[in-house]
Amino acid sequence: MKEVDSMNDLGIIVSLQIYKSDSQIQYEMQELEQLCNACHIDIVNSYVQKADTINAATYIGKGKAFDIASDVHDKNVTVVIFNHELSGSQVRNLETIMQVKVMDRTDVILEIFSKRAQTKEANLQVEIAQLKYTLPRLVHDKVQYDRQGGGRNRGAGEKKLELNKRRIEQRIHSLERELELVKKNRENQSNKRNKNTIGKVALVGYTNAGKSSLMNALLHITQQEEHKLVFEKDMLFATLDTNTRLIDNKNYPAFLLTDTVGFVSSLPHTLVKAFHSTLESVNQADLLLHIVDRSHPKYKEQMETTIQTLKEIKAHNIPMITIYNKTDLVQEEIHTSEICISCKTKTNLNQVLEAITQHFYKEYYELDLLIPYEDTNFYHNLHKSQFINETLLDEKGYKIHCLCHPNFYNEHMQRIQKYLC
Ligand SMILES: Nc1nc2c(ncn2[C@@H]2O[C@H](COP(=O)(O)OP(=O)(O)OP(=O)(O)O)[C@@H](O)[C@H]2O)c(=O)[nH]1
Ligand SMILES: [Mg+2]
Repeated sequence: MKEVDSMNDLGIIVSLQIYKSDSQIQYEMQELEQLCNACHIDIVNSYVQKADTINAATYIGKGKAFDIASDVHDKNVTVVIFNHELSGSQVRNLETIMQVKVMDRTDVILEIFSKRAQTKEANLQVEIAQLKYTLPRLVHDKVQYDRQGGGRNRGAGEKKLELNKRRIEQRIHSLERELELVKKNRENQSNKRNKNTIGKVALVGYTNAGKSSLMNALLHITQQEEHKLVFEKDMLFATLDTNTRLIDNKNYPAFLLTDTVGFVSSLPHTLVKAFHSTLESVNQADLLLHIVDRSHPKYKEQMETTIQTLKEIKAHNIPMITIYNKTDLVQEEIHTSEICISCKTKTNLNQVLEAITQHFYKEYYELDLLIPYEDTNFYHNLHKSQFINETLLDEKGYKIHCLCHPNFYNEHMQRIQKYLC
């Protein structure tokens, strides 16, 4: 457990161990602690209770809940976090026993997203996810509402619940409409920008694997300005918004690279759904780069989570190149056919560019053209968006050897065929 920051909340993390190995639980608890840290909560203690069943009222055993309550009191803890989704009534019962705020893993993830969301789109998506997570829990509040209604006025609690439910549903509906507009606006802008003629590559992978670092490393070797760099940090969910950059190196065809939100095991379903529009940039990619933190002891499980999440967003049929990152931290020799890189030491980054080029070469048209000087506009258009190996200034026009994206080829087929030589 790391040092406590006086600005942060103090927390205790709790899990039940049912049919899970010690090492699995240890990994889950470490990840939960990291999630809490990303949410500005410092963890001062953790509890794992071995059990055969879940206690319907308090999730863990009631005795254990009281033990934790006294620890909460001794250590001035302000929040207790459970490594599992809790029902509304479990949260309420635990809060009554512990007298502090009780959260579950999903709450923490949603909280990180809401604290970190910067764009309007991300904010809308997070609020929708939070409300959708609240809604079924409100139903569990029915009991409490009825109690509040009291014996004389039965049904008042139920009415209040219905009212709350309806208000939340209306809010979700209006947020979804707003999100749709923001999304359309973004799509129009990006269509104007790239006209689909440049290869689109998206970075995917577990959170903290080094996706943003790879984006920055590629921007460095292609000598882009500093302000184009994206945010990278040793923290879960450092990236919440989509960032797209043109990677234009004179030795390779240019392509658009998109950095996006990372995945985590048991990513709340409402969040995956809400983030659909951000994750659509993954669906629209021609190629995925699956970045793996090869130094992580659970890298295989993390890879599996990424594959599962890609299936959930229906992006699993897009061609994918797997890249093992952070190999500078791996002591043993790695026997693999995958690309092994280190963003930190800038090792083998060219292999990434080679692999992307290889992938697109398969589809690109390799053309020798003679473009007459009267059509200089077309030459510039080609030069701007496609990869030209060399240009000779012939007496009749620009003599070029180029690689042309199929979309560009189809769009300008008549002209290209006229200029073939
Ligand atoms: N040692 C080492 N550290 C690396 C390497 N690549 C990235 N890191 C570090 O790993 C941490 C996470 O990197 P990011 O690029 O922010 O990871 P990400 O996949 O974008 O994470 P999310 O945005 O949270 O999904 C940062 O502290 C990086 O400096 C590497 O090759 N070696
Ligand atoms: Mg990132």
